[in-house]
Amino acid sequence: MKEYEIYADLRIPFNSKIVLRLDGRNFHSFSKKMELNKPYDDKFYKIMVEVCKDLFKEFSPSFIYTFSDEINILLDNIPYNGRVEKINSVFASFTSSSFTSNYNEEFSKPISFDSRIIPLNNEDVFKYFKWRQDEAWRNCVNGYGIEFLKSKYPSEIANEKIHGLKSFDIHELLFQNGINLNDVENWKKRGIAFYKKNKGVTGFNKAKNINQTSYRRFIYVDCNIPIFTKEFFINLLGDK
Ligand SMILES: Nc1nc2c(ncn2[C@@H]2O[C@H](COP(=O)(O)OP(=O)(O)OP(=O)(O)O)[C@@H](O)[C@H]2O)c(=O)[nH]1
Ligand SMILES: [Mg+2]
Repeated sequence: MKEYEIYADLRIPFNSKIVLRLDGRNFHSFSKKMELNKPYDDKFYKIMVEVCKDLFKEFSPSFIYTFSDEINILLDNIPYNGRVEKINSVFASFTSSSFTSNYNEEFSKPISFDSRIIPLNNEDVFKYFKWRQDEAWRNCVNGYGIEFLKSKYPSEIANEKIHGLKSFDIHELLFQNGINLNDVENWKKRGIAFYKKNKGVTGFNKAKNINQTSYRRFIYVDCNIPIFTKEFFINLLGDK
């Protein structure tokens, strides 16, 4: 019966990097049901940060980027011989389990994430993450915009109005009404990144009778990322 497993041999192109994008399934209704704060819920984001840390520890990617209910994982070393079914299913289930165990609150249904694989060449890494970061910004503008409009109009009308507005117009509308998106926390506008950094640890070396600094790598949670540029990724990943 082995020959019936017709997708089992589907593999990632040889020599490619990949991004895995995980996205919470039906998180719109989850957020309603759990009465998450709008447009941003600090507790929800704390959980997403824990999930990303779990993913980092388990799979050693070179970079993770998250906003809203999505997580983007950049992998240089492709696991499971590049087997598409295995990678998608393991990452989706690991993420869902991590979310559930970090969430610690009763929810009426099991949580799930979907997973997709995006093969990238080196030049596309920056383009990909910039695309996602632009989406995070759009999400931020729309999120604050719809909350403001709902405070003035019934839901249906607010939804209609927001669809007719461009990002720039929403920004202006909010500004005219005393909400300056420039003052919103950086992570809400630009997302949160995870990568390895060196930490210097200074100790006394008795044998040499001197203070010595050694460096350890640790997972850095960056809530203050810049707008992504090519240089950001060259500095982070090297020019490889
Ligand atoms: N209230 C609140 N909701 C959030 C927050 N972060 C994410 N969400 C919700 O998560 C949803 C994510 O969007 P989508 O992934 O497009 O919607 P989805 O319902 O998960 O649909 P699928 O991914 O297609 O299953 C948003 O629409 C929000 O409702 C938050 O901080 N607060
Ligand atoms: Mg979703």
